[in-house]
Amino acid sequence: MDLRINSFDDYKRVYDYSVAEPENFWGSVADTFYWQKKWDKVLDWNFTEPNVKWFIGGKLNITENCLDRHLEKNADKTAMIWEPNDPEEHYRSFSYKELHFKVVQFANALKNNGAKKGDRICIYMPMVPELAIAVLACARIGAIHSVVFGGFSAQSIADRINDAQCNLVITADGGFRGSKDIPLKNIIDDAIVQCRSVNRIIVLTRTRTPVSMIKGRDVWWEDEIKKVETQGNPDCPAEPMDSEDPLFILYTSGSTGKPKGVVHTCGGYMVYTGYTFKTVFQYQPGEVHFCTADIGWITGHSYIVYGPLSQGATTLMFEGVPTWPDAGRFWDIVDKYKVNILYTAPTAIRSLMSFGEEPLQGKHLSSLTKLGSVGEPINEEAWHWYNEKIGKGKCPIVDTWWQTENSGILISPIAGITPTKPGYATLPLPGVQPCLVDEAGAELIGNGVSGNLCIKFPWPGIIRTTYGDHERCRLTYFSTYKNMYFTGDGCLRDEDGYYRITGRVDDVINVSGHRIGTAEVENAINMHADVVESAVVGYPHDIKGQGIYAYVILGTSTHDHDLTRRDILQTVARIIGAIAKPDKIQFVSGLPKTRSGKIMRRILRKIAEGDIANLGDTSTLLDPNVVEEIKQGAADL
Ligand code: 6R9
Repeated sequence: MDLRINSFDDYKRVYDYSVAEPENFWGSVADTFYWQKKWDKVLDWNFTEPNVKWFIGGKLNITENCLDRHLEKNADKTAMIWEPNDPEEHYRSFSYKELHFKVVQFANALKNNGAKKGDRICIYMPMVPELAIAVLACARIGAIHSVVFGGFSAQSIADRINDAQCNLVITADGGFRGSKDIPLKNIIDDAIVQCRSVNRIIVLTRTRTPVSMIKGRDVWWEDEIKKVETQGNPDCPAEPMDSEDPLFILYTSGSTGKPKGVVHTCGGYMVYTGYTFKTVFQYQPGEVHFCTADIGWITGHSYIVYGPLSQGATTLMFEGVPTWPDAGRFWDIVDKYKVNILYTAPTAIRSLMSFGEEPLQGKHLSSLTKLGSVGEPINEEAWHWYNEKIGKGKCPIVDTWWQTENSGILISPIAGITPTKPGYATLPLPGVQPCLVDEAGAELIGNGVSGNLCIKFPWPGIIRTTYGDHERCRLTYFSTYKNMYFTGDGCLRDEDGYYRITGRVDDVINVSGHRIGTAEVENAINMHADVVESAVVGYPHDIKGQGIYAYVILGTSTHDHDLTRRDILQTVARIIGAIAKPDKIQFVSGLPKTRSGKIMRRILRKIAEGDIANLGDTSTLLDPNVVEEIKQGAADL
């Protein structure tokens, strides 16, 4: 069976084959990778425990696929280009040979510091090449990385380190992001006070911010590299990993409690991210791929680091933000490096759109051949602007839908092959079997239906467990609907069978493409001394997609509401991070509750959306009067 997709008919043929014979299909895809030992069996699965295993018995190391295997023919090809935050600073670029050298060198430094297979290593770094190098070096020695986004607070880092019992942390003195300078090592120092498992911190020099280095615990990245040089050991053998050995943990928010550590495994993750990268973007040798995500999120893991490198691509990594020093920054980068594929988020597009066309003046964007979108639904206005102003009407847009739990893209056009429709993620990729179900769990057959989006058959990149708590994984994803993986998203399948994701149906808010749990924000707000109770909902936000709206009941001690509002914001920033700060805080004297004490979020959501005309049935409320007061307060806000 020829699995190449050069036309829409090819797609349909390959898709049908992948559903009819999933094991043969994925076996053939996996054959395009380098395995130390081939698997004995492609797949074993059930969604009840759940227990999903791919490429059983296979041995591999993902870094041999991302680095070593390109050395024979493409050693001098550019693997990674790095654009610094400050456009005046010199860029850096690494050939495959150079990147391989850096990775094995740092892998040896990790070993010198006691790291070994199976250890959990927390990485809290700015978007510099050493972040990608650290990630790959962990994979090289079989240590499980847990990358924490640089915007999270000390408390969030401590929670993540403790949950995974990390023994080593890799960080930097600080990081640059736009006009800001983030004191990463200081934040780690604050976090580590609560973390007894950590015995070593490796610190990279980036901002030269003064940091405290504790004897016996903290070491400099640069010194550790020098030690490896004096040892004169130029190689670090790639640790043989079982297909199902964990590769990494990445924490993500859900509707309840603390973030969960999503676990992905070596074989399936490698095959899925490599295949989807190559297929969705139709990557051609020599093309420069610019994914604007941060490596602290899944998009950065899969489509800056692992996916592109396993396919021998040139991946571009950018340290800064789209609007600094001005709103033309992305376009300068596209122009400077002749970027071919640009993969970004709707929130960035909307933000750049708001600056008009001036920042595009004089920027040559003709190198672009394909555009991608990820993270949240893309509104039609942003889609058209992206298509016309950036793609000049000649670049296919791939609106890629997927989640942290999925490893890689599940529903998306294939660039230049699937006919697109603004706002639609279009069709499932080969090997992906989506279905829509109603509230009762019955599958909705046929087209022109809306429901909750589930996947009924495993793909190699599916979540294996939530770290340290398998039951939580089962409850969150596999218990809502029998024998299905539940995504938490609502979805429409139109008359053509095209999928349009309508947004989360659970208590997760998508702020600028980042998932934030309402319960998490409430917990943080409730930690403020004057807060009695709070309820958090999402509401439509022009740039961010969704904003955070908090209803807060204060105790009697508060007089200055403005100050309290700022104190609450500061508390949330301390507990979670600045990304979780509410956009609006409304002080209320009560919350709409049912007689059984449940907050009726539906009503709060409507009020936050400004849709107060039809609040629906409020007769079951304990005290319907609070709704009137909240409506009034919202109007005054
Ligand atoms: C990759 C990533 C996952 C949630 C997901 C959905 C939303 C992502 C989307 C999209 C509409 C798209 N989402 N891509 N919604 N269209 N193309 O973003 O992972 O951070 O885990 O978020 O993001 O709601 O459930 P993650």
